[in-house]
Amino acid sequence: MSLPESRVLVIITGGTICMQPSASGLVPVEGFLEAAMATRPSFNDQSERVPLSAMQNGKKKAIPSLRTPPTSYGKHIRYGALEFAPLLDSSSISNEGWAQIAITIQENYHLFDGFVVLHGTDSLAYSASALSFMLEDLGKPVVLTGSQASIFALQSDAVDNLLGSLIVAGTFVIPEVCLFFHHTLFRGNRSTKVSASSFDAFASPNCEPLARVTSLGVDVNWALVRRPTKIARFAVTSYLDTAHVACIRIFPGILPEMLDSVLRVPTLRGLVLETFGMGNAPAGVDGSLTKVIADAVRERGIVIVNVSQCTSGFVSPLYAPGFALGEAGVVFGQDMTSEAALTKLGYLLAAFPPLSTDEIRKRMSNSLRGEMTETKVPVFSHPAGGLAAAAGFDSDDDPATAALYSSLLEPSDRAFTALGYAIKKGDLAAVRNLLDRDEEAQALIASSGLTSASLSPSLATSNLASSSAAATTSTSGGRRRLLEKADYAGNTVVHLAAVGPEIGVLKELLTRGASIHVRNRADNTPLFMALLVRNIDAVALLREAGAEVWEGEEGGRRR
Ligand code: ASN
Repeated sequence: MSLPESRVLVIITGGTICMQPSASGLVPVEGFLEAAMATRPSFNDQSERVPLSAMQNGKKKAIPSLRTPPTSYGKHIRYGALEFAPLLDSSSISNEGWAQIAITIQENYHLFDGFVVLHGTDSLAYSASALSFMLEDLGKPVVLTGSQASIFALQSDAVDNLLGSLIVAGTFVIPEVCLFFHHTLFRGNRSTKVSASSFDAFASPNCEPLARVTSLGVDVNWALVRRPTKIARFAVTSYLDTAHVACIRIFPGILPEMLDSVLRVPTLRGLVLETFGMGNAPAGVDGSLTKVIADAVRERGIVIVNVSQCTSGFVSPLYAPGFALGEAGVVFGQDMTSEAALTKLGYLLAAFPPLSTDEIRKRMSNSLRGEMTETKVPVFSHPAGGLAAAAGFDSDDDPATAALYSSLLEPSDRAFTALGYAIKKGDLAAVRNLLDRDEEAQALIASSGLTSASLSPSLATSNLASSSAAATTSTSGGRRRLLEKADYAGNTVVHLAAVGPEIGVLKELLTRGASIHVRNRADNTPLFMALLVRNIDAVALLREAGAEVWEGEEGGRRR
């Protein structure tokens, strides 16, 4: 039986991963797909190399493809590559390179299920942060990766990083800009490079990883994954105003005139200030440093954002020096990384029509793409009916076991069947009720700190086994929400609603973050199914949300 294929585009920008020694040191070399991937059995199952359509610089072209052997999720990943010319060491990537990556993703968005960006590690966290702001209403995975040693070196992290990225991008609808490194998937705008030489080179100290690769498979932390909840097509902002922002690290004894000279660069519009601990800086003699800051904010409208030099924790006007910075008009960037703060400033400064300084300051202190933890006072309440009911667990089971299972595994099949039934009937109230209960359970599980790492081996195994039964949407580990579950045929709630009688139900699912891009076992998208039964309203709504029929999609299966 032939297994389904997902399609991934690999965008190669350069970096150590594709470098070889030269007379002037390590330099990136062209032809990565043939030299590094076609030659390795884990990237090439030796099947026919069907050409793929891809867009480059506004022109359509056929690119050679390769296919992985079947993954443990019952799929092959077919992929092709587009290379930057010239390939770059990432220390020279900024605005222009980010625009090139973003536009390449935009041009090819309807042709691939996911994207892998090969990139040097030096500025990888900056690029991941920048792209997270540039790609708006993203519905498909974008995974950035690289390596500490070249793929051509005998001992290297390149194969693991690249293969893991391909599998994530081709298997899971994690609609975020992510960074994959050393078996771990991070939210891109939370990540930072923490080692110049170790294979374990990245971390996201203020945000749990989105997924981890273990011997059991990919353990996705679904509760953390962000999804678009707006009916909108994917769009790209291709320009970030990094030419008018700067970043300064406060140090003991910093002179006010040093900071002042940066703040007086005539073109400067925004500054990221890396402060001590929870956001403190020296006031300077007689408050001279604070005055330099206050003048720049008040008189010249410069947006100054306070982030911590510490890798974990957040800034707050708790101590007097931090309080004084707040009084001087500095924005507190909570637990944002410098990489995220700098690129976010560049994104907001480039907005068109332009945003007022007050609006930029406001947006800098709120999360746009999950780049900061918003300070909310946690309110704890038990859901009506208890944990088991919230998780949609069968009430006739022993409550203690029910609570355990609902915490560690999935919403019950009974809850999913009930949801499917409500969708088919067009019963919006019942749909809302079931989803509310599932969300309450999810919140409860997230606040309990339980992760699939705390699964006992027997539970972990049963979870893996049950998920491999539903191969097209299977995951190991991580509690999926009802919105991410699929029936025996791989149909998600969006597939069911696309052919259902009530357009309000489809709208409800999409605004709660259900994906329009998941394919069922027959490789059909919800849009294809809506077209098949001529459900005109559903077709219009799915298109409005960015769904497209794939080129060559005949009988629902891609050619
Ligand atoms: N200098 C390299 C780069 O960032 C470092 C690497 O990729 N490991 O392009």
